[in-house]
Amino acid sequence: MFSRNDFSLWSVLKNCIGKELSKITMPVIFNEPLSFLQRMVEYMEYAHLLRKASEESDPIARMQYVAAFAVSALASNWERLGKPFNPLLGETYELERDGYRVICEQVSHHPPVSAFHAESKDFIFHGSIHPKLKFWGKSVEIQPKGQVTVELPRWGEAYSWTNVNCCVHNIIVGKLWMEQYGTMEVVNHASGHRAILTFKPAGWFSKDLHRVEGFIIDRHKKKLHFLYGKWTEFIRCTDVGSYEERDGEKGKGPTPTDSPSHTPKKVLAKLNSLKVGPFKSNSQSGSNNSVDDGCPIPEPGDGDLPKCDSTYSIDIPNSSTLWEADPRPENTAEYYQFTLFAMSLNEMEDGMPEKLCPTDCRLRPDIRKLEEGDIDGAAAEKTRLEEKQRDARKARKGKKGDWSPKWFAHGMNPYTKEEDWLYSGGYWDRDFGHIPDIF
Ligand code: CLR
Repeated sequence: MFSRNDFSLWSVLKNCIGKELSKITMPVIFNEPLSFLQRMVEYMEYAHLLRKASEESDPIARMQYVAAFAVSALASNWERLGKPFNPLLGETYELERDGYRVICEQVSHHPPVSAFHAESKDFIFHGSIHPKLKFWGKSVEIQPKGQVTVELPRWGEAYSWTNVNCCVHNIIVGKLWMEQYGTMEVVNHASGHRAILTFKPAGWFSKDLHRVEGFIIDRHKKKLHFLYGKWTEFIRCTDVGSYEERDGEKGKGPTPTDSPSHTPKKVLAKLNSLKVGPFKSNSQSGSNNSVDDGCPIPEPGDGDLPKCDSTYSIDIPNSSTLWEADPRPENTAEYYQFTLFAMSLNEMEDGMPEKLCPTDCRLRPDIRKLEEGDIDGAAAEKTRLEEKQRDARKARKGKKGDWSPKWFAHGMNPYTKEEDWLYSGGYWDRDFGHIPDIF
């Protein structure tokens, strides 16, 4: 990875306040050597949780694992502040691993929509994501619009959810950092069980940084289990009784439900006298932030890196751990903060060159050049590919049968009844005879 110290993100973005970022070309220095299609495949890192879900005979236990999977799918985003390459229209990515296989395709360019379909003997996992990036000045807000669905054929069940928003802070000055916040509702369409999980904004002193918590409820809204943890580290589960007992001890010490608004006035006064930053009471800082910042973050010392993570323990009695993140490799900082899984995604394995679809990300020259450390070469290739894509679009204009994706079709998701892109099959027959040359 190259140091970005000499480059100012602000100088690139300052003319784009309020704009949708998908149309803005950014210098390659801000990229990571992966396409967004590969980034989506990172959802699969903890796919064993779906196998575990399918092995449970109790629907509530299945929900625990599916919810843990939904959170685990976001873990690789931690500290990943490079921009993945925008996939070209028709670009694909395939991966076969640990008993599953997945195929992705860029099905639309404006707006950018990426679709994926993973299958194994235990589960099907599919979805389409249309990331909306909005630049607010100090921060970039990302809405991963679209939905994802898990099917467990053994049980005739389908689960679906939408990913939470995320926000990248300190575009103008300071160190970039990211948070994910909002509510994720994992619905089991067969039984009516739901896992309602809140991803908390970092809050005062970043006390809630990365925290996630919520309940599994049944169709009558009865709370069955409490789930808690951090999307960067782990998810645990306990019974509602143990959670409530623990919650009753409030005052003896902070609990996961303590909100940042509890910072007493006296403490604020003390902090301000220490001159470590202008600390405002919650309501004030809220309105202050909403002026030019789309993200609902009360930040002490505006614009700084979150300084402390958890200052209190959140172990609750009778908990079991559903998921724990693997530690990052030792050299991760030199490799775009990649996980080991991410590091493997550009690998040309034995036999691949002969059998890969010609539109596969691994064959994309700009990504490959960046991976090899040739930044100028990468920039030149990126420009060439984007021009080629534009020319191809112009050439198609007027001709009938514009563009249609090869492996996915636009349709209605049968469970959510919303618009989606569904796999039309056939990729794994590997008949790539008349695939257009997009690179
Ligand atoms: C987050 C998880 C969602 C899907 C998703 C969509 C877009 C991704 C985002 C994830 C993570 C952050 C992301 C973003 C696109 C650009 C942004 C990679 C994977 C990076 C951090 C922005 C870098 C550019 C700024 C420095 C301007 O389910």
